[in-house]
Amino acid sequence: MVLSRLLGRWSLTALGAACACRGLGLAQLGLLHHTDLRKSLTVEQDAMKVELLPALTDNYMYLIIDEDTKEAAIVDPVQPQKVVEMAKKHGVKLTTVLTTHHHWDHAGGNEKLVKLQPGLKVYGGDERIGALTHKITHLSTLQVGSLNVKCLSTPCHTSGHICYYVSKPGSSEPSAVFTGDTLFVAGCGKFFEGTADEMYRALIEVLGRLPPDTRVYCGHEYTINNLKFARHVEPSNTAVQEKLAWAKEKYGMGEPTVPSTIAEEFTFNPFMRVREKTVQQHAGETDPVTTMRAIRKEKDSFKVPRD
Ligand SMILES: N[C@@H](CCC(=O)N[C@@H](CS)C(=O)NCC(=O)O)C(=O)O
Ligand SMILES: [Zn+2]
Ligand SMILES: [Zn+2]
Repeated sequence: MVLSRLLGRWSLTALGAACACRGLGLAQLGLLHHTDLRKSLTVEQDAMKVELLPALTDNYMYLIIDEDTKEAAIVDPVQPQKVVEMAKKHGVKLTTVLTTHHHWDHAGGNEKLVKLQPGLKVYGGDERIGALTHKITHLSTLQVGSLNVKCLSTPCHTSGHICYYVSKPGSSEPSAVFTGDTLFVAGCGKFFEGTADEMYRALIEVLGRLPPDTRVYCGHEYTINNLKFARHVEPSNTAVQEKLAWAKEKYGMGEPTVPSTIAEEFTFNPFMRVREKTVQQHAGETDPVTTMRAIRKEKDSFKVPRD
């Protein structure tokens, strides 16, 4: 009982009928893309439920449900119709939009969602975010029912990027952090509007100081490609090898590789491991920030191997 409470209850749902066709090899024939087969996943805890909603090619939207009040928030609702349907299916009242950053594949559905559901509060850290009603900054807090949301400013991928840390006061269950394009499973976002120093602060000093069991819900399903780069950086890291084998299995079944945890990320994510000698030696550097700069630059032009 204790174990199941700690781990939460996870259930998978096939999205649409596409999954039933997998055995027919339609994907191989080019009639279906692998992305049509992506399954959603519900991570259930006593206080908080997180519904992973695959969107576009490899994005995730997340419906966060406060079990006590049945109030809900949505992270990066790029496909608003799917969000409205899922909120209805769960019988919850959607009140809040949490936007990680202004890029189209994250904020591009805000305006339409607000039209579908007037009165929504739209949070974000950047004036470029569509339909923004509440501009927030580092350590701003808000509530979704009885859940606490703490905003963490993590500029670098974009200057206004915010990660959202969600917890239930008094609960022994793990909290969750929604990391957009700052932290991915085994990777990080490109440095479009920031520096290696800022990404070091974001990954190590902000996200890295969250409780180790915090679940990481990121903006994209990039895990396999990220782990292939991680393997290139640290060929002898067994955590990388094991996570890659696991991720390939999940992906093959159309299942998400999200969430991970902060503790796990420190074992296989090269950008979280820039203080390790192995990663620094690969980069030919002796300092964590210059190592961060060097491996991000290398990944920008990394040719992902097939296996
Ligand atoms: N490399 C990406 C290409 C798309 C891309 O540039 N994505 C942005 C976020 S929308 C990013 O920051 N990617 C991180 C990376 O490529 O390491 C992929 O694996 O498909
Ligand atoms: Zn982005
Ligand atoms: Zn993105």
